Amino acid sequence: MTKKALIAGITGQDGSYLAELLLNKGYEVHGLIRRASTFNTSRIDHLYVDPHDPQAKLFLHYGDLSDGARLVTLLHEIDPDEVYNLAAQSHVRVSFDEPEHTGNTTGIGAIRLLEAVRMSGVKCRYYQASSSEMFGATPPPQSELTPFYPRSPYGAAKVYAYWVTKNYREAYDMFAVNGILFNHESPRRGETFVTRKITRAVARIKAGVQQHVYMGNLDATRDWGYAPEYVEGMWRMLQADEPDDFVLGTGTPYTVRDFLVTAFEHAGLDWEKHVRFDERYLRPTEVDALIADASKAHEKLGWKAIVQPDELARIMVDADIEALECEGRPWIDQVNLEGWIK
Ligand code: NAP
Ligand code: G4F
Repeated sequence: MTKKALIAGITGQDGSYLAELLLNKGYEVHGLIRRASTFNTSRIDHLYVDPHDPQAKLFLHYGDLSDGARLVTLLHEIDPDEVYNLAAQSHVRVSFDEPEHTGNTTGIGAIRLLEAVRMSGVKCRYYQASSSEMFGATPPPQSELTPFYPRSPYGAAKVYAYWVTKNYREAYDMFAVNGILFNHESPRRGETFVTRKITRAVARIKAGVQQHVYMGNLDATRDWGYAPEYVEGMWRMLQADEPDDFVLGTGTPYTVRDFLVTAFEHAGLDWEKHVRFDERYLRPTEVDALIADASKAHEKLGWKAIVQPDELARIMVDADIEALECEGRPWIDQVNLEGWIK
């Protein structure tokens, strides 16, 4: 029997890697996409097969986590074996500007999807994309037993989503799990997250089309891993015998400054000549240090991060340099958005 999966957030970084992974495993994959006035499927375009083709295994459906009725309808129609909730307003700094929207999608969106699973009566396993941002001010190392202390509307919304996932597991005997993932990046990372902002700037500075990049707090410590490895961890969580919650991370501390140094050095550049400070990239409350203790995932799922932050920085710089070189008329048409969005 072909397994069916529904991915909310399929157009995002993780959704695109997860869709690839599941298609390679023979799944029929259904993705929830938002209607937009422009195409928003660039991360999954390479997976496209005309749905009229009998070989087609990937199907997209319009929907939104703010629309519960639509989610119930889709659950009925698709009847998936596995549901991955990766959809969210996922930018921490933006959550201070749009706290209500973030709460509605990142937090209440999760209970809408859980409730759609429950109301539809579909027997499926549910994955919730929980976040190390939930640990916030609690010092590292952070494991499944570490108390939450969120420091942003995003973090608080994820804490809500975490607890309702656990509650639906206990209240309705659902196979519902939380993957508490530490930062994970890739060449497909959104351009305004710090790693991609840096590697994209390195490529542009190297090409001579940009001189400076404006940054906020360089002292924050993160635990940056490689996104394709993390979606494998998500899948493994849903194949376990019992539903449970798992931390995924590398366990390697790395500051924003470390990432800058590695990325610029890899391109033969001196970061101090190109990095400038702009307070608009600071957050009203910051998360100082996130470092994973992912030993439970190693023991119970056999999952371990391979790519470490320094190698990740090099992978992303190489990809951004190549992307810039591959464009016909590289920088002429490229708008640098960092100036007006965070
Ligand atoms: P991402 O690239 O920002 O992707 C987010 C996805 O959610 C996109 O497909 C987006 O659609 C969709 N989305 C946003 N609002 C929606 C709504 N109201 N209804 C339906 N879909 C909506 O995020 P990511 O890095 O892949 O992360 C995936 C998930 O893991 C997120 O929930 C994130 O919060 C969480 N997480 C990420 C990390 C990390 O380091 N990457 C760590 C821990 C947890 P559009 O393409 O239309 O915008
Ligand atoms: O790349 P960031 O925006 O990621 P952040 O805030 O850690 O959140 C990411 O990881 C979470 C997991 O812990 C996810 F749940 C969440 O969805 C997202 O994927 O910022 C990383 C650090 C912060 O300390 C920030 O203050 O970089 C610092 N930073 C310094 N200058 C900057 C900048 N961040 C951004 N985005 N832009 C800057 O110019």
